[in-house]
Amino acid sequence: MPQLRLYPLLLGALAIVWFWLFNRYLEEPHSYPQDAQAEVEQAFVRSWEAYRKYAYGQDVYLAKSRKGKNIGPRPIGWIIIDSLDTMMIMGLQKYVDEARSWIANELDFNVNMPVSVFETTIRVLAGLLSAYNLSKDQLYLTRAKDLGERLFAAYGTSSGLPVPSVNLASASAYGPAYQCSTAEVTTLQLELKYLAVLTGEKKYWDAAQRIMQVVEANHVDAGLVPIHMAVDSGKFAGKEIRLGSRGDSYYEYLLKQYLQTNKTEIVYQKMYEEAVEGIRRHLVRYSEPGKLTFIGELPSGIGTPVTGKMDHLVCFAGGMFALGATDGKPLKLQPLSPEKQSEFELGEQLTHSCVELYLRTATGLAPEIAMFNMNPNKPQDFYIKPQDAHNLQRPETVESLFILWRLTGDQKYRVWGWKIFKAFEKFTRLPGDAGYACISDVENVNSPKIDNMESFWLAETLKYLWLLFDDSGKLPLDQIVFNTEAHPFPIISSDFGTWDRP
Ligand code: DMJ
Repeated sequence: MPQLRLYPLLLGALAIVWFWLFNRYLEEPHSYPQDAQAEVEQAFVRSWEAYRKYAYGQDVYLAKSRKGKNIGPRPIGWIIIDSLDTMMIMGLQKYVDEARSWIANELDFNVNMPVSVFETTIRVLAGLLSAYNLSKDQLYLTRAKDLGERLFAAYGTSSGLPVPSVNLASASAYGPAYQCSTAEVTTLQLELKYLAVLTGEKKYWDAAQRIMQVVEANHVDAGLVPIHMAVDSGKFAGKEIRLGSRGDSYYEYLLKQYLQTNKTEIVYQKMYEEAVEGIRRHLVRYSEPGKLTFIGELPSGIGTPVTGKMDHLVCFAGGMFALGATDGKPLKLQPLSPEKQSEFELGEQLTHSCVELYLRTATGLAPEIAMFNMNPNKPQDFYIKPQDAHNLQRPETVESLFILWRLTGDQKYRVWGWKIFKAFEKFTRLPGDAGYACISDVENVNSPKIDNMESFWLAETLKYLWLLFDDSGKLPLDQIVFNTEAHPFPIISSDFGTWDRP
């Protein structure tokens, strides 16, 4: 009987398929618990209780030493304000009330010290604006107006590009301003524009827009901008291009400015689409041997070799591409054009590579910088230089996971997010009640801790993880826009006008 002779072959084939599937099942993380969101919330509560006990009110929490310190002679609410909307979103009312009373009674921006215009805008000004957005409590708006006015001293330069630092007490520019980082001067716009709408003060809108016009007047090649600019002339300085530090949120805010004003400012859509095209052509590459998609760097500009260096910061771009392809509407509600589909897939692929940066290390945590390999004769997709092996509790990968989860409903994004969260729990949690800290070596399961718990751990990383496991659909991506520090702003309309390229 010829059929009978086929049975062993068939059984053999079935066994191979079963074995292969079982192995894949073992290799792949395959689930997350029902109470994942509650576990993330507990991590936030543990972090907050630690800060509350050992450093409440201070700007920096030195988690290992269990003490706080301020940036200047008095605190400016760096941690409290950056974390406030996370507590509102999680419904941690006791902490919100306590923070409100600190802001009402202790906070005073009349401090004689220089602060970074960029960092203070995205964390403190934006934290107040978003707290106002979520609660409509006038206190937060009053404080935001006060801070916005003080920071505005930065914009009185000949070019319109803000200086990097201002003194808050004298509301004056601080120090010589030869160079600034492109991302810093182009990542103030959502905040200035929302402040303009809330206060009716056009000067904030104009300042935000002027910067974008100054950038554009440089005749941006392929939508890609060098990472430095000269403050006085408004010209690009040098040719170095990257989506990591000093470049990243320029691209993010092109898209988000377009979304913030309800897709009415077409100029930013054009600039964004050109940038995506430029990124694809000049920066997107694939590793060997695993063909992981990554975004490399151009240290000497367009037309010169791309390097395999990629900052963890670049991992925001996976979510950005997905958001840009869908305008924040879930995939099932809209068919995508072939171009948008491929933009979306680029976002998915990059996010997968970022997840691999976590899964392939000894701790399951990603390094600050990875070097992707493009040489087919070498065995590994990326390696980590010892000086880049630290993990600073950064949010970019989980931010992209949250966005992709919202847009696709694909469980794998939650599964990956859960793996990452567990690695943070295992390797960044301090003994006792001290909270969590950065670590110095992701390849060492006994890595020393760095003496700091970042404010974006509370403002971004835990917020995005919590939202990743949220089933209520809170903060729909087509109705709000997150600033670069995860503070949700509403979509606005204004009479302040827009512009177009000549
Ligand atoms: C945050 O302050 C912001 O997300 C910023 O845009 C980039 N770096 C950190 C988080 O990594």
